[in-house]
Amino acid sequence: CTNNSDAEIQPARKGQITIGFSQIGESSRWRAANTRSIQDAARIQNVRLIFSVAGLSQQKQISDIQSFILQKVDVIAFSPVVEAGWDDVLRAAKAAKIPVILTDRAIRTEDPSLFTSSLGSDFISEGISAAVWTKNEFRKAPGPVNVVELSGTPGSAPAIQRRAGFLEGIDGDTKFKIISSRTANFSRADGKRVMAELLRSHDDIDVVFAQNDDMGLGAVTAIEEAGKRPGKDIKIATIDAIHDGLVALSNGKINFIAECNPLVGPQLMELIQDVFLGIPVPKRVDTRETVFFRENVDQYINDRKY
Ligand code: GYE
Repeated sequence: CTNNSDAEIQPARKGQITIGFSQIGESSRWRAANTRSIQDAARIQNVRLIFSVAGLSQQKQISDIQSFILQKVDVIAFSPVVEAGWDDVLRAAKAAKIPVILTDRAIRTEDPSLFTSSLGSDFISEGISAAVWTKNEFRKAPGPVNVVELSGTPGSAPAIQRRAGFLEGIDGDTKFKIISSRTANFSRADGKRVMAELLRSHDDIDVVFAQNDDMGLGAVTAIEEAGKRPGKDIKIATIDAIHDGLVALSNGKINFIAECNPLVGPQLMELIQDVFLGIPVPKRVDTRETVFFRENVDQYINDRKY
């Protein structure tokens, strides 16, 4: 793979596809696994990859995409940090006849012709799964059941859609009250800090819905430091299913995890090769995923490499 910041960029070999990929930045363990999967798959498929990392900045992602257009890459792929605000740069890609594939996160646009395909997880159903678990766990409780939400990057597709899915899954059941919803930016350190604040202002939290494992793991530490038992006094449902999350689930500190699969590299390379060859591709490709409980988690832990 070629890093965009390298002074010298490897020229493409004859017939080799060049793709420019703009990654969000390293917000979580999930993201690191996602980066590795894409880089490994490119190497295996002999795709020349110009890979840039945007430090969570949309401005930087836009300028990286502009630079891919100037370099005349064959295909542009990127994981958009937030949903809105991509139309101008994507119009420039379209004018240069460079197909664009969205991976992992999606965009909001009035013009769906601005991207060829979108590959990623169904964030709505991840949120629904967390809510369905919560409802089931508290089915015998008289209520109210007080939920706090730790949400991801404001304006990002997973933050917006996981919340929407959670509300859909709760389905108007007024027993469940989201007493606070705060962003912790998909980060473990922020999850701990925000949860500590929430614990200081609320002594009646029953459930944490953390939109990723890292924030949930931060919440575990904050709850322990506040002298309570995570997973028992306060239940925790999260999303992602990284190794550390599965371990906490197995130890009973997290209670439920909806999987979000970061290993999209192979599917992305297949899509890119089809697009390059002019083979029609679906507008939307979902990644395969499952859900984990304490009862089924142990058989998966050793195989989880991220
Ligand atoms: O859940 C989180 C990451 O976009 C689905 O981004 C992804 C999310 C993932 O940093 O851990």
